[in-house]
Amino acid sequence: MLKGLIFDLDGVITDSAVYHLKAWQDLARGIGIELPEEFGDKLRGLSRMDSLEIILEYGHKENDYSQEEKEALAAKKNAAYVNAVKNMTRADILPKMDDLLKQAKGQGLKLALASASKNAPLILKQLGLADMFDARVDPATLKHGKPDPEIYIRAQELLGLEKNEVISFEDAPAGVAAIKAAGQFAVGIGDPIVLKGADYIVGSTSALDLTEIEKVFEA
Ligand code: B16
Ligand code: MG
Repeated sequence: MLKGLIFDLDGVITDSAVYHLKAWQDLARGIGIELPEEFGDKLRGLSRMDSLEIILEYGHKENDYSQEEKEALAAKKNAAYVNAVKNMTRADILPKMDDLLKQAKGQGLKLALASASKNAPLILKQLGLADMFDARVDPATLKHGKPDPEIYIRAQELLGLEKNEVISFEDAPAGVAAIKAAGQFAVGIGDPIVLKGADYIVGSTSALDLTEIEKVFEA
């Protein structure tokens, strides 16, 4: 029986990916790497340091920096990102998500956030959703990033639920893989080819219908 929903943040509740990409592009340009717009998809769901590593590899500069220098680069990107997301408002909640969260609450479902972003509390505050979630995984406490299932298992445990009592929502292939490795029901939001491991797929949040998803889950 369905008792809880678990949500990724970037690409599911809000499109913070555009802010991540812009901040990474500015940082990368400063060290001589031009990141194309399509690179944004590669960064989805990855931790901050994993994102930096793939950017440096893309620019063939993975051996050019010490760990300390890499941390300084990541901190610089983060400062620019934090500055940008401070302009976010409720208008940045993706279509249908506010209604879906309210419907779920009205049905008595427990809600958790499973975002790799250390900035999730700030973003939820900007979106006016800070009080919506019963639990939030602190990514700083995790050993492994997505596609490892750790973050989804932790979210489910924080809600005090079993794997067959939750539905989890993701936009990234690494995130869908994490949900399935956790043994949970996965809703993928995005390209059906890229997210083919999910149990239920919609092209965008506009197409989400919780009642329909629940029917497939219970079937
Ligand atoms: P931060 P999600 C992820 O969010 C983003 O998709 C990814 O691009 C970002 O690098 C990661 O959060 C870490 O974010 O630098 O703010 O800690 O999709 O897991 O909600
Ligand atoms: Mg995401």
